[in-house]
Amino acid sequence: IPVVWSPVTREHQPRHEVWVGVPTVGTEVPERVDAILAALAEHPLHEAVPHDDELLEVVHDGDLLAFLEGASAAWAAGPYEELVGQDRVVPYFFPTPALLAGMEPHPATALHAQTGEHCYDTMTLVGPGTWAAARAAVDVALTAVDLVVEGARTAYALCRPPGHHVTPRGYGGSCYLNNAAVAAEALRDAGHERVAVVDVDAHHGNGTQAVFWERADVLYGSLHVDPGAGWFPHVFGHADEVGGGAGEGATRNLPLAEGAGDEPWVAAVEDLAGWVSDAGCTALVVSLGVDAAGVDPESPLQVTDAGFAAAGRVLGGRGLPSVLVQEGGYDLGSMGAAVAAYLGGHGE
Ligand code: SP5
Ligand code: ZN
Repeated sequence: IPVVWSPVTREHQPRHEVWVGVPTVGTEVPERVDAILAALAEHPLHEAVPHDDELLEVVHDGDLLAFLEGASAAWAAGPYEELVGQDRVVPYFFPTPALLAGMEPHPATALHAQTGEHCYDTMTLVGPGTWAAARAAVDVALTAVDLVVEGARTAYALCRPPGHHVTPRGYGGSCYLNNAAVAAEALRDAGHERVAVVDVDAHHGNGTQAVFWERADVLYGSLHVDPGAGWFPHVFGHADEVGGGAGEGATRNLPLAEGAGDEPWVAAVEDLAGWVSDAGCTALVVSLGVDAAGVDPESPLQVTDAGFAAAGRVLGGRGLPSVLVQEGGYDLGSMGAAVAAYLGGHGE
């Protein structure tokens, strides 16, 4: 299986995230790239090729892209480092519907207030290398799509930072640009009339769901720890979310109980794989987070490497051209093996 990566993806260094008001050590670190590369050494390595912004702009609003591209330089030009002693852009003010109360707000002028117009949590900081890395991750995903369009049955995109929490207008959840959504659009452009995104990350991919919510041509199916039990992204990922308008029925969510292990997890993957086949999808994007692993610090699911391999066999067994896009997975000592197990199951 071709493994696509870019050294530029290492340039995003979150340093810390703010969780319930407290700076905690960031878990979405550059060392994740090296942990995965080491575990996939037997697969052929391809460096990502630059792609233009066309599909980036199909998935994301121009306002979000402009903000992310310029935020770090604007922060550096402002008084922030002397005020707060750090070079990371952190949101603090969020113009939520509760504030707006139906009125049309003026645009915020202060950078630290603008941030909350685009970012919806306090854990997803922007630093000097964030834009370059996030943009490189999109090139990684698009290069993997190219390989599949040229005839590879499966290609793996070592995207980092991850992307599935990014909506058309907003970023969060350690994600800045939605790599999987861009890959799905590229497969559509290559002639696949119906594409499926199956998201096995431990968290619901609210961003990808938002991108395709009203679309019948891109299915989105996810299994994840139940947000109703208190898990990120909290307000989305419940079973009654099935898409809207023309996309009604083209979204599925299978929330799992805290502590769920291989048996219910692989059964949910089987359910989504059957759904994707029955719908006549001709290409597959897998949002391949491995944070459902038992040892992972960010989720209470208890999936083993045997479970990841079984999921790969189930989804790969459908025989569809497949682009595997890395999402979460934070235990540096085991995440590479989990990715390798999935790839071994999915097959070339
Ligand atoms: C792509 C992805 O997997 N994003 C995950 C975002 C969820 N982050 C939630 C963080 C909650 C606080 N984490 C503190 C660690 C406690 N063990
Ligand atoms: Zn996750």
